[in-house]
Amino acid sequence: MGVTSTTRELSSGWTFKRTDEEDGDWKHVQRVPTVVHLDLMDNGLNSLMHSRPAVSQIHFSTATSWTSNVPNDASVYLIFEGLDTFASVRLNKTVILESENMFLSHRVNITRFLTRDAPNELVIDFDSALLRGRALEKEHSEHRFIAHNGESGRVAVRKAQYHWGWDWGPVLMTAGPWRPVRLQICSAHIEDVWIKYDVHQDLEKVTGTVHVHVQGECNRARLSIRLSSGQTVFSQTVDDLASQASFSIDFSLDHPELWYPAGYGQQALYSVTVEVLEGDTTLDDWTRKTGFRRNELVQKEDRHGVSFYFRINNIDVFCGGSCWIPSDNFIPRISPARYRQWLQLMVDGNQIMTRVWGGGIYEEDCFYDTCDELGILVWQDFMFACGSYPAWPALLESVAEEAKQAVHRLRHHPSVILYAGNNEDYQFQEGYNLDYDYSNKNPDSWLKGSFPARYIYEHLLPSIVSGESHGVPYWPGSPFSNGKHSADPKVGDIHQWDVWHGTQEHYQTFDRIGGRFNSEFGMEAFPAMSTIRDFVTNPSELASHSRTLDFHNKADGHARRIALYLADNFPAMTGLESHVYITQLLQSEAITFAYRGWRRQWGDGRRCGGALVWQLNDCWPGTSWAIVDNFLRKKPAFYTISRTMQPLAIGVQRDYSDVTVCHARPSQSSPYALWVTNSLMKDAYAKVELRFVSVATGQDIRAPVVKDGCVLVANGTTEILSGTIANTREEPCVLTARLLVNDKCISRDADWPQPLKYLSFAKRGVLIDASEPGRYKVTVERPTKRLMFDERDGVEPSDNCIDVVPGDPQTIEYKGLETDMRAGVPKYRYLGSDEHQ
Ligand code: BMA
Repeated sequence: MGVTSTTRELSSGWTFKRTDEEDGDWKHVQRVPTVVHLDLMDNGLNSLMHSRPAVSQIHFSTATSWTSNVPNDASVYLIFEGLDTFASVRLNKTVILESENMFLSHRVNITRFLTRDAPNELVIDFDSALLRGRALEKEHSEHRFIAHNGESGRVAVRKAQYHWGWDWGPVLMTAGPWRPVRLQICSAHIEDVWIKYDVHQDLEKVTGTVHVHVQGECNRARLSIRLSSGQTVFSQTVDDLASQASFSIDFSLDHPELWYPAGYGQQALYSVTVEVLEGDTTLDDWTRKTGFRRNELVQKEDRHGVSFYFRINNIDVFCGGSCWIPSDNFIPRISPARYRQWLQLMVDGNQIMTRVWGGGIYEEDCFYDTCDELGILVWQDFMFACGSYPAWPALLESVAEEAKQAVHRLRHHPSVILYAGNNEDYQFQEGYNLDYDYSNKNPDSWLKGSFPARYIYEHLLPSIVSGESHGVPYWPGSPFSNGKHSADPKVGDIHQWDVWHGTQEHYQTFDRIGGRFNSEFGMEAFPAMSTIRDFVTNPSELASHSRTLDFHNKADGHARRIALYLADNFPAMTGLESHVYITQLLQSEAITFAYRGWRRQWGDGRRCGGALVWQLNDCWPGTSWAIVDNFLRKKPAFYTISRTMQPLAIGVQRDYSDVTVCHARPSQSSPYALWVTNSLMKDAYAKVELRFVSVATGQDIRAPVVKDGCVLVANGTTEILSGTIANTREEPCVLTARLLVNDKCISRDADWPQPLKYLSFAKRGVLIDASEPGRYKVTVERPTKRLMFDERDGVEPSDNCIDVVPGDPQTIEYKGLETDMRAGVPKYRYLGSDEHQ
């Protein structure tokens, strides 16, 4: 008679010790999943800032009588969802598992190793991944190990690559059971379920097959599909399954509720449940939420080269969003609630896509669940980054298993719409002149050359994605250009790092140097002052270039790069608070030029299919390219992106001329243009206003242009006005644009003479009216650049970091301000101001 499966998480009762410790005591582990650094901290041992855990062996142990009541005909399994990384697992002194890949999960049948009359002792020994990486490098001298960020031994090890340190994160070589350990007792269990489906072209029907793989005996199975309301829309029972390990059930749904990205429709999710039974006894069951959608990566020749954009449920979607890194060095301490907060930020900021970057991890289930729920599209890299990876046979096997498991785990998530082979590894092939002949299509020969990882990116991974997933395209790398140089702006995606890295272009030129899809670009900014105060414990270190602040910026040459862009654009400012503000302003300006220009190009024959800023988040508190710091405090760029990504967004820009005043005459005139981007599926109708406001006096230097009855084309860009500014005859003015629907202003933009440092910002005449609770009305006498109220935890402003001009006051509404109201107007600054209270 079959036994109903029971599963228990082995989260408590563990101890750990390090072999290099003098006392060698076993210490208490508060919870599994864990990594050794968390346990050290829990035990009051601050070993974070030195590297001993990185080079020592760590043992985790637990012993209980957890199996005393196992029925005779049942099997007992230990399931390890993830072991970081070189792990040897012993049960009652017998080695039951060896693992060398952090991204793998394992299921081990332990029935025959159990004792029933005494506690069962489970020990996991972790070896140093740092040292093993170095040893592997020596052992495999037939390969060339190349890596930027971290040491080269990392490319031999299947462990999150950022653990070796990155240009935004410290070296913290974790070890431990980083994902849950479970114990399952069952006579049959569901090994895997694949919901394979097609949404018909007319979106009126979904047909599919649910493939189930079972281990153990069962004779019946039941499939049910329910709407989130609980209503069952499909159910079927299959009898006579005797001794079949795999079976399939076809299903179809008429008039399905489809899953759409945020802003394009609902995020309809269905619950799919598979039960396997013996008679009427359920032996095991499996339930996941899934959504149905069509998904295409559109790559067609056009007048700009070859397109690169996504079409979801027949709708072309401009993918504005941001790249995602692991949001902690110690993944087990990121709660599902924290994941949700991060991802909610994206939706709140009108972002629609995130790219799970290849130097981190295949994220936690709750990450993808939340993306499904919120309608965030996921570009999923495989875990390879910034290196030339070796490819010996055992490593390839491990990678294949890792990729299969990742794809199996993610394939019911409608949010996952692209797999990419790696992050920037083709740049290593190019930069180090490694063997690559695009016309050679013989994968085995690639293994013999100096760029063997091509075999992984162009043979192994694509065959796994196409064979084991459905409706998710594969792209060999980010960036990649189908045999052309990976920075080719006409085909594929690019990482546009010629601002900040590379040739250090002016950020005002971002729109001219974009590609068909800009999957990385960015600018650094300091985190919030309150975050800095948290990690700077010595007050004398509270200075913009102090040792502590420098330590919390891991990017080589960061001081020079920030200084360069500041010197090019902003007046000098002293004092830490001013420095924090000005770097944040720098970041938000740079990112505005990128997003605004590239979103405009969407309407130009899909010239640009998306923009993903590097990076949304941080793994620790510091200065980086993140637009929100590790304590979830937003930097100004968050708001500027949000404004450019509104469904209807106005843009105005004069041509940027980057001649310096030292050697050339400034251009006599600057052409300008005003446009509106519309991501709605219908044309919209609006009024547009353009003013020319003197920076010095706040007067309009020309009569405003007002255009009523503008038709804003659906899912595109409408160019509305253009003209010329006479730079030598007219005084420096701000072009301020407003978009009005039914006389209500729904979007604003402002274009300032560049660089900003040549403007005088004296006497702006800023007035904050706080007479209405929770609302601050900002009025100015002269154009005011990027007025920023201090961010406060738990308080949500409707906007921040705004440009304000005379005659157009703006009101910022705060949610959650009740208690703070008593404190009066929050601190604010703007360009050229001293701080105001
Ligand atoms: C990109 C990323 C990361 C890096 C960032 C900033 O190339 O892929 O490797 O952190 O640049 O340098």
